[in-house]
Amino acid sequence: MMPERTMNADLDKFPEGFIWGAATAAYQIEGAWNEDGKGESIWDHFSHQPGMIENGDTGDVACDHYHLWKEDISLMKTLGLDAYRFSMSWPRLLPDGRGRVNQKGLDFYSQLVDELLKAGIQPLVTLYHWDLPQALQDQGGWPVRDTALAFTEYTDLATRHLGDRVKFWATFNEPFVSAYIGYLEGRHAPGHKDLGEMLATAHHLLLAHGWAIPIIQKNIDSAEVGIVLNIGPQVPASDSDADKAAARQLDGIINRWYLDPLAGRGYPDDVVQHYSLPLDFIQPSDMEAIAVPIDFLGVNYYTRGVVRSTEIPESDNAPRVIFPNLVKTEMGWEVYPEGLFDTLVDIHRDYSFPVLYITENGAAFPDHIDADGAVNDPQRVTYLQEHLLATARAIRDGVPVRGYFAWSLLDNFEWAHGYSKRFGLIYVDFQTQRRVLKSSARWYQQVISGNAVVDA
Ligand code: IFM
Repeated sequence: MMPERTMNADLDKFPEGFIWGAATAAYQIEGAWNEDGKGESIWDHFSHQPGMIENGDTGDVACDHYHLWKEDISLMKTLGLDAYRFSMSWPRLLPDGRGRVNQKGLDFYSQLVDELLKAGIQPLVTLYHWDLPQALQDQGGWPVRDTALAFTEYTDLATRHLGDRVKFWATFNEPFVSAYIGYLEGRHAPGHKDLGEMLATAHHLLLAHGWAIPIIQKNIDSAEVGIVLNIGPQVPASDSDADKAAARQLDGIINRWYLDPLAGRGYPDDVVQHYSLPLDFIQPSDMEAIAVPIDFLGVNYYTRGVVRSTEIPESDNAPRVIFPNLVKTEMGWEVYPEGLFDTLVDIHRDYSFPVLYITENGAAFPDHIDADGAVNDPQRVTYLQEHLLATARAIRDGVPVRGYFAWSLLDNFEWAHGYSKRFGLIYVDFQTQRRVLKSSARWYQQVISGNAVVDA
């Protein structure tokens, strides 16, 4: 935990032009899973199988944003957002993954962008936030190289249609999560558990990113392009060599496996050795393509990892470090704002991407509507406050963080947890689709208008 402190006007001020935003993703909010010609995605498919999602929830309706997008944009306007990060649903545009275009899908995003711009809100589009067209999964999905090619066709279509109005483009959201949880742990779509598939997936996601960047730049003169990674420090649970090695390994698996190739260093040797599988899916010039220069790196930060070796029995290991006053969110994730500061400083020192955006940061807590109709979420306010103070400190130390996107604008479908975890600044009653601004939203509104972290 960061030490308690009061707000100080100078220290908590953000640079002029700092971008204040909020983020969502298509499958988590849109609903309308099979409306107006949309094709099935791997998340439609996965969530429709019994037992995959808590309470049997699905994204079929979600926040019904496909129909309520106007109301949602007016809420964004109320908050005073400078920018809104959302993802496009690939199968809404290309129901079969490639080829046949669904004009109604294009129209949906086109009108969304127009309305955002009318409200003075910059769109930042993520092209892929996990909802691969099922038709491509049926042909092998991400472990198959051709899927990366299909992604470039989708990128071309999306950027040709929206490039006159959308300047900020992120190719992928959290490729680690797509690859590791979807293809190795099996807790996310498509629910596979295969190390070889996971490695090929990770490579093809990065390759698709590398191939897509020049296409976006060709279609849009002034495009700002990047990719979004989930990054967090992985620290040893004790001073034992075994724990230190385990932490280093997890840092390699989660962070360096993506950062190193994007920065032109190839896959980290220590992790290649750890996997000890042939990486025979890598073809000549792939690594060069992946290392294409980008304008920004998006950083999604929620927590750190405290890592203990499983190689030696606990009794033989060094005494475990005790983390006092450990506060957790409803996800069971430690609240550790200092980790955001460390992450920003470390990435800047080790990789020097031109600009960093915090593309996601936020917390799930068990919110409810009080008798007076209000939703009070002081824990979320504290979480956001502390993380913003950490961000301000990193900026003062020279890290080029240019914007912050709270996760999430709305309570939404939290993947395998369904609707049981609420991350929103705005409460959603999933029975009625009524939206209620939480106290954190009101607080964020003041932060944005003052361009500074303020007291609750
Ligand atoms: O909801 C997710 C989001 O889709 C990706 N980043 C983490 C969030 C919270 O788990």
